[in-house]
Amino acid sequence: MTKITGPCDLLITHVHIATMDPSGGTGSYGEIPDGAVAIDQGVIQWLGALTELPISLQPKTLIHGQGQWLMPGLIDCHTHLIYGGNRATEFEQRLEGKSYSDIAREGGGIMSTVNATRRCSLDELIEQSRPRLEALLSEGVTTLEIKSGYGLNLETELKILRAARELEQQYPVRIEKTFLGAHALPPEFAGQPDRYIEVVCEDMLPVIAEEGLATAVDVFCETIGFNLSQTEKVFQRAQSLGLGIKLHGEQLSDSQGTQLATAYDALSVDHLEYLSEEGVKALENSATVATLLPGAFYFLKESQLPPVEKLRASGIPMALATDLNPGTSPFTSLRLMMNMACTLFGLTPSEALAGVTRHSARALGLHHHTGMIKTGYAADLTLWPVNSPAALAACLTGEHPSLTLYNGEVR
Ligand code: DI6
Ligand code: FE
Repeated sequence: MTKITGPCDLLITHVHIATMDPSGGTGSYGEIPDGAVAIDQGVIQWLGALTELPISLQPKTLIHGQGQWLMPGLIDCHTHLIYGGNRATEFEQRLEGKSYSDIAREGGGIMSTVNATRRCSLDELIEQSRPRLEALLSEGVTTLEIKSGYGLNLETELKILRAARELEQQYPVRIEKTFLGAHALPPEFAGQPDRYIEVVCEDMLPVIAEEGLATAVDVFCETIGFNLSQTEKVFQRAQSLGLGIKLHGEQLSDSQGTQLATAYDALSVDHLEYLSEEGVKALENSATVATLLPGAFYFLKESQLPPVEKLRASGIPMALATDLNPGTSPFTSLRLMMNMACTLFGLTPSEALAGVTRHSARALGLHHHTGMIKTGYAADLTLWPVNSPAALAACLTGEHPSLTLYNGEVR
């Protein structure tokens, strides 16, 4: 046990801890019953059983946890949170039998949100996005990713990423920004996808990297998105600028994007309903995370399931995220995604919790810093008035964290 003496900023006692650390605690949640956590300067300084608490600890603030469950702050590693308007009309069209791809080909879908987003000022975009961010935060989200991709021109892509930066300055939350310029082909480039990809690589990416507005890029590699060679061009340019790589892959068909993304050491490949055996093997031989997005599966009434059993058998980390967007996953609840991942995809509640903590941290390259309750990690913590950690996936009955800490600060 580490020797700790002297003062610490905060001590939380009388909590059951779900560390989510495979090397800490017991069972699939890395449990420490009747535990305590000491925090200093935003970092977890000590954790363990209450009975082993170093007597020399002198906390400035003490919180009695009343036997509640302490868990890592939740991490939503895939959102398109910033956009204008909504797509309720399209929802009606789909219920009348039109497919998502048909609507996209007719200029609706992603393009309808692009048009609404282009029309918003920076302030309007922030105001429309604020309630979505606040909904995520109310559930204990301490880190999230926000993608651009509803601009498809430099001006609007910058506006979206600046809105994300502005929100990060206004709220106690970590926001990772991803540039998704290659989300759809804008009408200005109809029939010239290669020319648009050139613009993404040469006119947009360098400016975004220069302004530090994104830490990663993403591409929608799909029949209605971009093909493998176009996707690879974006990956190459991103890598040359030192950005991380992510992919929307195998959502509507097997485009073999996963094999390409893993060859570029992608942080994550997301969706994966149509992932092939070869795709699973590529993931197995990589450090890339498989991110599952049950909200989009559900909302599109998809019937092809991602190959969860194969991913599990191959030991591939499975993250879970909202994919929060107006067209295919208009949901602001990671807990709903946990529930859907269990009911629709067959994850266990502990896999679902790992999917929104440890594995989602890895999908953002933050796994040495957050996503577990572990000494030296950021004190991003949530305290839940529940009797078991499975309740986060099982009981969507109005529970909210009674306490959320972000970098050790009570939120
Ligand atoms: N796949 C998705 O599910 C989102 N983007 C993507 O590439 C949906 C985007 C939208 O329909 O607005
Ligand atoms: Fe998405």
